Amino acid sequence: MTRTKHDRPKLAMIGAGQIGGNLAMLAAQRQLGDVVLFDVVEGMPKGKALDIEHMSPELGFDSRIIGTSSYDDVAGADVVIVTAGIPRKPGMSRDDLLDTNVKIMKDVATHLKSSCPDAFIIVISNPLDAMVYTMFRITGRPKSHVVGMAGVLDSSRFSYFVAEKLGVSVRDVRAFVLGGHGDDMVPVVQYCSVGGIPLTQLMSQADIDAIVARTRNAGGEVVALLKTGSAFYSPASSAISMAETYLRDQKRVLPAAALCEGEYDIKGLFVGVPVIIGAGGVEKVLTVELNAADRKALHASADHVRELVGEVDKRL
Ligand code: TXD
Repeated sequence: MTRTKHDRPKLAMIGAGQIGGNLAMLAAQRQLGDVVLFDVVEGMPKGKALDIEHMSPELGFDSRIIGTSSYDDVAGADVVIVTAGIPRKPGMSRDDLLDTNVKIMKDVATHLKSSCPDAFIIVISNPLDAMVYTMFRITGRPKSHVVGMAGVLDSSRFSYFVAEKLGVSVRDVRAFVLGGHGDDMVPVVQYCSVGGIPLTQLMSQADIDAIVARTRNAGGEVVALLKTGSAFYSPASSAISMAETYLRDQKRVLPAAALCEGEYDIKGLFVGVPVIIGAGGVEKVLTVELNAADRKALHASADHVRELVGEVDKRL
């Protein structure tokens, strides 16, 4: 049988900057499908696509990578991952990006609405929870098919710091972070475990508090060191895990910014909560019991997201 390019899923990366380039490379390496790398900057996505294709003989992947500045090439994508926008500079908060990035997100979402009517859309751009809301409002895609990536990364950072402190394999640490993707995110210590053992049995409260604080500031720590942008390797790998569980129907349980409609007493907002992602997209928001402190922190974080969404609404 002749193989056509339609045999493979199509992933479109909107924004071919630091994260976008790494998304394309990881998607190809993991053979998730063919990749379209889109950016408004002409030439650059083509250059990156070619560079990644030149890796294929060495790494042995068959994915095709196309660089483009035309939405015609993006049309019909199965998965779209959006990083379009500007990143933080030292001293900036994620919220400082809202004004610029909401305009960019409106532009991207308007194009995706007509060109990718069936896509599973993963938003990465900051301020994350407000940007995924913008995407949802403009595309009108069902809530199962618009999701924001932040929790996987924040949880990954939390897990890494725990593993590093205890001197154990990262593979045995389970941790998750809920709430908005801001400094008020909620690392849930209660459910963090190492090889099935609750973290609280392995580490002092002072060490746990230090890790929680470092997790909240981990993005800022990287920004301060890079000076010219924000983290990109780990955000890319986190979003690729989300794309993979969708395309391969893995039904992984991951924290992600999903539309809450009463879960955790949060209504009408995209906030980081544990979800199941499979072939149906965000198939379920899991509601878990939280202790009083985490519940309060989650609501404080959601209040912050609500304020940002108010700012978005004024601009839509
Ligand atoms: O956990 C998370 N969600 C995040 C989010 C972790 C780290 C960084 N996060 C945010 O991702 C960051 O604050 C930014 O808002 C985005 C993208 O970060 P990246 O580091 O990839 O930024 P770059 O390198 O500046 O790339 C952005 C690209 C750049 O090439 C622009 O030309 C392009 O976006 N851009 C556009 N593409 C398509 N369409 C439009 N309109 C457009 N405007 C700019």
